[in-house]
Amino acid sequence: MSDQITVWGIGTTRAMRVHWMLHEAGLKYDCRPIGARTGETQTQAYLSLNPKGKIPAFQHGGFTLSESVAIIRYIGRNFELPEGFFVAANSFEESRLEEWCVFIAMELDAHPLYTMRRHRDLKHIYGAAPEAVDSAREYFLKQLNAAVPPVLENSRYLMGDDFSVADILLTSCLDWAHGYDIPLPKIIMEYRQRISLRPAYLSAVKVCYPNQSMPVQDGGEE
Ligand SMILES: N[C@@H](CCC(=O)N[C@@H](CS)C(=O)NCC(=O)O)C(=O)O
Repeated sequence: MSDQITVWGIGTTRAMRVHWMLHEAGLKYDCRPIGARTGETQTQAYLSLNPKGKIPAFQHGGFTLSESVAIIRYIGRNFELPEGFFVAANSFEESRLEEWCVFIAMELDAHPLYTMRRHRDLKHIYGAAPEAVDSAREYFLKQLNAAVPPVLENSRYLMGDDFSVADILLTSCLDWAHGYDIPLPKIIMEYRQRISLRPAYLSAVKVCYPNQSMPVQDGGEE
């Protein structure tokens, strides 16, 4: 079986996570720069790869995976990671990492940020819902502020001294929130600032957002 890695998708927060993780792991891969809502996710060829018609999608040899969280966790489990990249030493650490990933994917990304995206930016498709958007913004800050600052007061990253896939996920949501002008507390701004200087982050931005200097948000009209 070939070991070729291919990533489908650029220009979105979810795709950025995958590019970033591959850059952290120093892996060479083939990038297929298709965009969301350009029609490129709806071709028969792409739907046979990801029937959900969404980016990102990932291939490693004959194995295909969608869902940004699952993809970056797969990379974390199956490839050698650089010094300082968190690897769970036991089931407690593995479960704590899982807890962060599920929290960020569900409580920060899928619920509040995606509600804002769908019912404000993409209201021409999904319908306007200004009250839901306001409440999503409030909910994002409530959840973020309850969970993250207490941890960052005592450690550099979510899992302690080592950088992890959970930090990739959180930073991607913070970039998204920043693009929405959601005011982030100082401790979280400093964390985001520190992480955004990582060489892998900077090189991944160039691949994922070839026409922008910063991953502001999921790119205009998707
Ligand atoms: N839960 C998925 C979400 C993927 C997703 O919603 N992708 C959007 C862009 S961020 C997309 O491809 N939209 C295209 C469409 O709906 O046609 C993940 O994290 O990978």
